[in-house]
Amino acid sequence: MAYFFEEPSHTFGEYLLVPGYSSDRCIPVNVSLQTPLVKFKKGEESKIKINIPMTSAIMQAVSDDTMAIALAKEGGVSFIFGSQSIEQQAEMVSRVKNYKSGFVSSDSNIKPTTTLGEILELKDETGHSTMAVTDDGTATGKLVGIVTSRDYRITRMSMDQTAEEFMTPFAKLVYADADTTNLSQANDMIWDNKLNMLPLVDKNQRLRYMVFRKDYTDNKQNRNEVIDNKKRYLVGAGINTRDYAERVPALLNAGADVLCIDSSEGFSEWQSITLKYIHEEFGDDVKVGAGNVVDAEGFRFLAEAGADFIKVGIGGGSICITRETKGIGRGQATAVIDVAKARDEYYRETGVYIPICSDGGIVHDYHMTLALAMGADFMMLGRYFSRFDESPTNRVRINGTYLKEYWGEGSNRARNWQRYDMGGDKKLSFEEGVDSYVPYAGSLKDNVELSLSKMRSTMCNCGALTIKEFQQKSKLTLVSSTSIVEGGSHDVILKDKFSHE
Ligand code: RVP
Repeated sequence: MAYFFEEPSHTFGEYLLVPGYSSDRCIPVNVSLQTPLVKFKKGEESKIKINIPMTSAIMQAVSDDTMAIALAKEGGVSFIFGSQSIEQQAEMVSRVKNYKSGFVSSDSNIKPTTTLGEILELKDETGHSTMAVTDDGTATGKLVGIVTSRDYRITRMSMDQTAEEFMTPFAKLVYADADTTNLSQANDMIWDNKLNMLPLVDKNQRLRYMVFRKDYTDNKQNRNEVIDNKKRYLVGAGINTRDYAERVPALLNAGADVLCIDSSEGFSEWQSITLKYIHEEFGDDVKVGAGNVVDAEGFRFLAEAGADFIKVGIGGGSICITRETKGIGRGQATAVIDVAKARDEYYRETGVYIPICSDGGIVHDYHMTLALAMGADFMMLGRYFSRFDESPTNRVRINGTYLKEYWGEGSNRARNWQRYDMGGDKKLSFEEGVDSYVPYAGSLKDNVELSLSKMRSTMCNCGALTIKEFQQKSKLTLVSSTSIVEGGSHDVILKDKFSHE
């Protein structure tokens, strides 16, 4: 007969934390959110630590090099998506490793023949009003001019006018040499010439970087950034259980700091074969996470197979329909609690601590705090990061509201790379993810700071100054469906429901 778990499985929204005693030292500035990313032995330290317990999901709609740089600046790590060619993925990794703080690649590029109408559409998509005009319309083409919103008047000009008619031409631009200018020189030029942006070009006038005035304060304030011993940002990359023999060396050559096998179901021989191959071929210094699993048995399997961290969660992702289509999964909170117990037991038995990552299903900021309290060492988030300026997807405006696109790796849109396909007849394949929109939310930095300030504040209410202490001290309670209603505002009429006359 089948095995039945005795308890129903629950998700984050069904739990609350009960405050504990907090001393006068328990104030948010004293809270450290540092956490281990990869396994370590008792008495030793994890070789890779992150300064905030957040990683961004291994997804086309979430983790490219721009996201990775923005998140590393704040103290977390991105895993660059693997559902692309090996060359493209390695290129993204190397862009993060070669990134010079403050020097950005142009993401809004137009040709001299681009019309004003097209420029306004692009501005809506990216949210950026400064555009480089290059001969071929690429980020590294020959720079022929710049268009900013000060160059056109929508009310007075025809939408058919082209960039070359109204751009500031190269001859009138202040620019600098990409090979010899450092950030502080660039910032001085911006200041002396009252510029908003300084383009840096090579000796053939090809655009290499832009330095923005608005980034100046950003560049000064990255207390939490995670860097390697050469002061380069840390970056992770997703891999699969099929082409690892070619993909892994390419990613390592590009400078990836940590890898993660990306699969919706990790309790499989394919994962142990992959882990064994990588550790035998490249040594134990190459760190590889594995997953996903949702119970103690799955954890134990991947731990013994050599995983450096283990991801937890099946079917809880916001764009995930695995539970509906295949009937597999487990409430995310119960899965985390169960796997955290298995991790602690494994640690007591072997003296090896394997961090676990709660992956998917974070809806409210406090869900992250709950995941930590339940034993997660860090979280992986998709929807959360997809809403920000730094995610790789288009920003669109529908009925006056700005939205960003967000699609699952198991959706048809992403599945050319067939992460969820087990082989066989293509016609019989089915989707495990959806293509959707999420509300646009602005910059990663602002949002992450706000989410983390809530996390620090809750930890203080529970008398904890570190994640470890929080896990030991937390008291959690399941709540009834009636008390969940009580948790939101209730029995009042919200003012924003009335429009002002
Ligand atoms: P969320 O943060 O709730 O958006 O969930 C993101 C997670 O969902 C990913 O890290 C991954 O584990 C899972 N995912 C990604 N694509 C799909 C799918 O298409 N079913 N699921």
